[in-house]
Amino acid sequence: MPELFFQPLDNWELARQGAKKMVSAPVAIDIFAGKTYVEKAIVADLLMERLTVLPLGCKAVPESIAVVLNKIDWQIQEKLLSDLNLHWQQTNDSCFDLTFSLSPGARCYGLGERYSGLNLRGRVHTLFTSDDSRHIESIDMMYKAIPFLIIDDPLAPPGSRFRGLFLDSTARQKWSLDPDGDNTARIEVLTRLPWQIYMFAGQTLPELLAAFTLLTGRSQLPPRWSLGHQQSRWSYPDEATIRSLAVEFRERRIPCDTIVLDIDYMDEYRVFTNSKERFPDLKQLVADLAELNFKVVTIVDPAVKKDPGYSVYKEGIAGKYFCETADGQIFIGKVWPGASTLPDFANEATRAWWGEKHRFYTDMGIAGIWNDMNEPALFDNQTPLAIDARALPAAEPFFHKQDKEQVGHLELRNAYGSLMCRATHEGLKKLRPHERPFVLTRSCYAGIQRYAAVWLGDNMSWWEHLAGSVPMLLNMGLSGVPFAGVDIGGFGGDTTAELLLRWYQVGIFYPFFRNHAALDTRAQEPWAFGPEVEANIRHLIETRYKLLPYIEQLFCEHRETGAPLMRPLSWLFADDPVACEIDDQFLLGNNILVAPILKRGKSSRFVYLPVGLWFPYEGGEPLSGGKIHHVSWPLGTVPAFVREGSILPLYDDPVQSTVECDKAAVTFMCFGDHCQGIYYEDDGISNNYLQGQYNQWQLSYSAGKLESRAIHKGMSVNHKRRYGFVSVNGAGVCTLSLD
Ligand code: MIG
Repeated sequence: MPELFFQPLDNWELARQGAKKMVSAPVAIDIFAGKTYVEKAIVADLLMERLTVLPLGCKAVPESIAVVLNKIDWQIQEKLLSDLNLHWQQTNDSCFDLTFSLSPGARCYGLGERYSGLNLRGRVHTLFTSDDSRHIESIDMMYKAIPFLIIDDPLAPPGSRFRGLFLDSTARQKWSLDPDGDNTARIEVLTRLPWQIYMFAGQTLPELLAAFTLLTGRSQLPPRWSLGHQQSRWSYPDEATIRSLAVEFRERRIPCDTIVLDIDYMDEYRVFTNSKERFPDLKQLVADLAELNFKVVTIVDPAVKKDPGYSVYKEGIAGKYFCETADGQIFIGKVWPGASTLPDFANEATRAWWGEKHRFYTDMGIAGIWNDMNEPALFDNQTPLAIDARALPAAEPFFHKQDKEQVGHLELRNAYGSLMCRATHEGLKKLRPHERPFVLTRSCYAGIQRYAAVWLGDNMSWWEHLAGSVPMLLNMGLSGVPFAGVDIGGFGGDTTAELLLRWYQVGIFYPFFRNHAALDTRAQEPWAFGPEVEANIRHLIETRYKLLPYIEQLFCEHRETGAPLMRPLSWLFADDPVACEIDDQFLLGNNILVAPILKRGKSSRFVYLPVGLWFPYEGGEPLSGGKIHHVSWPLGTVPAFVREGSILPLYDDPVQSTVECDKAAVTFMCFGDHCQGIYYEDDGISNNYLQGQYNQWQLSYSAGKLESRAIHKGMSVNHKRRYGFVSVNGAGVCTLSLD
């Protein structure tokens, strides 16, 4: 067994005595003197069990940051029914130790952001949000902490092939997923607070995700512009550079929706300000870019500069919005602005204040907010990594106020990023109630999908990180987070022409589609490597834009079912043992299978196609599934297949920005003789769809005819738009009616 974080203390003898006094224990408990109970409920048709552990002295479970399903009718039961063989004990004042079995051959997925293949089994995964840019195999702490594990056991009894295990605790934890090969998994949680663990099982991944996202919430529809191409760089130095960047995109006819401003737009990194020298008139800049159909996203870090002349700092002091140390002093850490305070986002009043501060951005027409450094990252004391749990609360660097209770930072840290996004998201909703908010975050806890999209932080311009993006994003999706991506081209280091191109070939299928690069790295805008590479990248970005109606429908599907956009092959083909082992291919929705080139110097690869007939995305003879094919993907081609029987709704005009989508014609591409599909349409920006103002059609194609049936009628048909279809037997025009 891997060693414990901490050895039990001698005075645990007392707790042992307490444990003996307990009348009945719902699961095996060796040492515990508090209170514990088990409940059950049906969630999304699955039986869910919940174990609650209240350590001595804790009266109630504080409101969960992740769980939103409050109306559920939990019923107390005597024991856990789950056959996971869960045991747990408290090993000292602030450490719990849980074990459960993993059958031989079972695979593990989820846990948010892990630098790992799809199967997480066989190593230790620490969940403690940290800003470590070395994304290499030995790193086990990353920006995000989502304690939701999926166990895929092909030999499990019917009905329990996939199991979900959600440990709702925002404290530091270490998940050892059978590193010793003895079929045992172990979780250590460093907390003095109550915690709850949810357990449920289903026969398919879709069932499991439906239940987990009912519990922790789902994403609303993103604004359409946020699904287009986003161009970013740390940093475009000034207004003039941004203006020429925008013109360059339009003159070169490379579609793009968003330009992102990194930290240098600010005045000495003071959030809610702009540099008077470099960005003297941000409002005018945003207005001029809007003329060119661009949106602007700005970065906002949590750290507030300690500066008695700075209004945000003054307001924070006056309102008591910042985190404080044990002796009541304001905590000061070093980040980009120098000596800085950290807003206490656990405090509702802080969140309301912070949200309202975004008026600075909305008044200027800024479209969305990028929350970075929210682990929170500190320069001088990067993360309180070397903590001694026995010393809690003495080891706590600072404290939060949650529901008027004081909570140590180390016990809440994993949720800091999520709470910041909540503040930002709720602020944007108040300030611009008619529009869908867009927030992007680096750090988060379970349930983040309700507030923000995520990107996976500082990757490198390495082939390894291109390849890693596929399983990493699959695990994000299986952790409940559908809107995710990585920096296309790689963030750190210099990219190359080939890597950038290959990255775009995969990146056009990432739900979040952004090119971003670090300070002091070479340019990696789509035209940075000459006309030939540029033409290929243009074609790929155009392909992404054409796909938007399909992608928007997938976001609707997420709202309805909890399904992620990027799905492992086992999502659909769980009975195919070969498909279940694959993590260098993925499904986008159920109809597109992406099988990209992930290695330097290669232009072909082996592709496993599951049962059925698969059409190359860009045309050509279909290939039959159930076997491996050797496939060539020259630079600039779209490395994907479409499943026989699918209808993909695609824009067929080459739009330059989603602003033009309203007029773009839509073609329903039918792959096969008998096809089915869904087409969704709304205004792409407002929240009116929540009141039913959208249309959705079920499409079916057969014998040269495309028929549509309205599933939902909520707005008038867009008469500016032409609809047509293309099939193996030729093309035609079609009318979508609401009758
Ligand atoms: O300490 O804002 O991950 O995307 O460009 C680095 C500058 C801070 C880290 C982010 C990266 C961003 C950079 N930030």
